[in-house]
Amino acid sequence: MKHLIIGTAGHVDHGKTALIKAMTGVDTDRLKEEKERGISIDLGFTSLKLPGGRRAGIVDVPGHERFIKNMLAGAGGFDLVLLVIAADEGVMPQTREHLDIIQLLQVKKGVVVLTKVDLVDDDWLELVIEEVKDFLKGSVLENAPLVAVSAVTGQGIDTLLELLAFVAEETQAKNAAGPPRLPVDRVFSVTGFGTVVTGTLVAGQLRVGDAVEVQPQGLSARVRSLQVHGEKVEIAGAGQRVAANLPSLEVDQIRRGSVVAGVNSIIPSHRLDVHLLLLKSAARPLKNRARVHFYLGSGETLGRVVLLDREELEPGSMAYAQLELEEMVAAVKGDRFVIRSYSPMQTIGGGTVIDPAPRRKHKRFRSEVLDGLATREKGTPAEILEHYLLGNPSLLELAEAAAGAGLQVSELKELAHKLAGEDRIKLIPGDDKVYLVATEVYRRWAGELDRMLESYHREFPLREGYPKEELRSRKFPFLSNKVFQFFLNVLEKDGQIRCTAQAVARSSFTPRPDPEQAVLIERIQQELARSGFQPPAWIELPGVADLGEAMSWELLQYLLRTGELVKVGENLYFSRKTLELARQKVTDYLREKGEISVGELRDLLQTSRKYALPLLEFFDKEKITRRVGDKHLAGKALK
Ligand SMILES: Nc1nc2c(ncn2[C@@H]2O[C@H](COP(=O)(O)OP(=O)(O)O)[C@@H](O)[C@H]2O)c(=O)[nH]1
Ligand SMILES: [Mg+2]
Repeated sequence: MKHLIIGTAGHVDHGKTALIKAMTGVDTDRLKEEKERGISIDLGFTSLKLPGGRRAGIVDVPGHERFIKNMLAGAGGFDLVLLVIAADEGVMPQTREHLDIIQLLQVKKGVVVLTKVDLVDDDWLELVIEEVKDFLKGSVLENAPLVAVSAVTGQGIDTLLELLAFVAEETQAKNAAGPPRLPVDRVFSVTGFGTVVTGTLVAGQLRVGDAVEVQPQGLSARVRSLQVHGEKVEIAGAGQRVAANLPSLEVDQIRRGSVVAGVNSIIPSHRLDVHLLLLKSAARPLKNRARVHFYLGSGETLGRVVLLDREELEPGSMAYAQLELEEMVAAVKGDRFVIRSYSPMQTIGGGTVIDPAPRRKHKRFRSEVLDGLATREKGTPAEILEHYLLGNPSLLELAEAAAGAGLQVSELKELAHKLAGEDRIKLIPGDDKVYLVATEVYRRWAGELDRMLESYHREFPLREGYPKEELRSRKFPFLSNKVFQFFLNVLEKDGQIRCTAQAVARSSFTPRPDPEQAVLIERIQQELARSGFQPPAWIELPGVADLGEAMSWELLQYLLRTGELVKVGENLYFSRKTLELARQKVTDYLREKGEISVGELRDLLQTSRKYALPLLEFFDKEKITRRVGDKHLAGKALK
């Protein structure tokens, strides 16, 4: 069943709240100050059973120009609007401003209600109706039905209800598929439950137990319980007014304008790419970088409008723009927003979000930027995805790519496989997920990586390869260790590289000493063979001192890595062969005697204590021997 939010709009004192009361019996002015002053300040909420049995959520907004921001916080969720105009006063300033907002938010369904008919005679009513029809020409409500009512006498209220039920049938339901999105309009704490948020669920479903995120703050939470129209429910659907209990969060972590959303479904940003309309009624052209008030969902912030193809936007015109906002916002592609001039505060325009989280500041007057935005706005899903991946060179998980490109995860899955088949994107498998990257980006990275490895191998021909972590942080800092490894896995499978635990090398590369080094290594080996169980320190080996520290270190590491040398103790290196011989002698000795001491090993190898002690400790570590008091018995590795 489709759910529906009916909202009010209209000038202050024109009878919106009285009308809702006449229809529902509920007074939505709930604040003390509202009662005292007799005007609505904040949003009021109730619900209404329409003829035919359908229940709609009602959002009553304040009409006073000082509280337009509260009106805007509610209007984002409207499916159907009651434009309220008092018959005795006719069209007034906030009637116009509210209609502009309805227009900018593209609330396409509505009923125009002339209230207070009890105060006017028929001739006057005729005149007002003419004026209102004129006023609505060219707007979304041009063809909306019009009804005259009185909240005092009850005249026309039944007709209005019938009309609402009729228009409601034709109203398009909100998108029930896809991730949930609940722009928060109230946050409070309930004793025994903790934090509760309310809002209009503008998309998807929320279930008790669901993991959610609160954006743009990036908080994780779980829905403990849900209410719709004051009753406990297990599931809330798109188009319902919802109260959600999020006990793990504090009230002051969330505010009006926050969005409760599906995990990974929204990328918060302080920059938005948009298609912007300046209203015909705007007092003056909008200059590049003008500072404006920005309203999206239930939130508001300040920001600047960067016009991408002109210096000024004339009233009545549209243009692509990048908004630089002073706070992060949680937007989704296709979201509608409103802007008001900084001072005086007047609604001057609005538009549609094309890219909810552009990676970079756009250069102005660039055809590739403008073409890109046109693709993102009007292209096919394939074009949109490819463009998005090219503009966001990273490995993106399906949900991330969907959120960024403004596509549904389900549609993206199919699309990704199709584009991978055409070699336009690469699918990088990892754990239980798949990551997307444009083929062009993948090739570029592979090429750059290859050049980096080539020059690394040239500089350090004795090393096994580029240290993985250094490579990642230098060239791919935007990838996590895990995801970087997934990328390497694919390159390795394609035969371009070879990975060890710590390093990456070109697949054709093997560390190899140059001829001079080879001669040196030969001399070192001879010296080690000659000195037997009393090997000289590394630095005293022939030729080593002349190498200089860096090269000496490289060579030592190389010999250790190849296993030609083994580190037995601090500053004590044995050639593999000599060490093997020592091991053999110790093993034989233990077979015969059952135990060995440092002194016995010294005698056995005809060496000194200086070598025998670290050797025996080394064998202990290797589990060839096992120390018991002063003696060493056969270790596990020998049994
Ligand atoms: N005579 C008459 N007065 C009305 C009617 N509807 C509202 N009012 C009065 O108009 C004033 C403003 O009404 P209210 O509902 O608060 O207006 P809102 O600011 O649009 O919400 C109140 O004093 C109401 O009693 C009506 O149909 N007839
Ligand atoms: Mg009111």
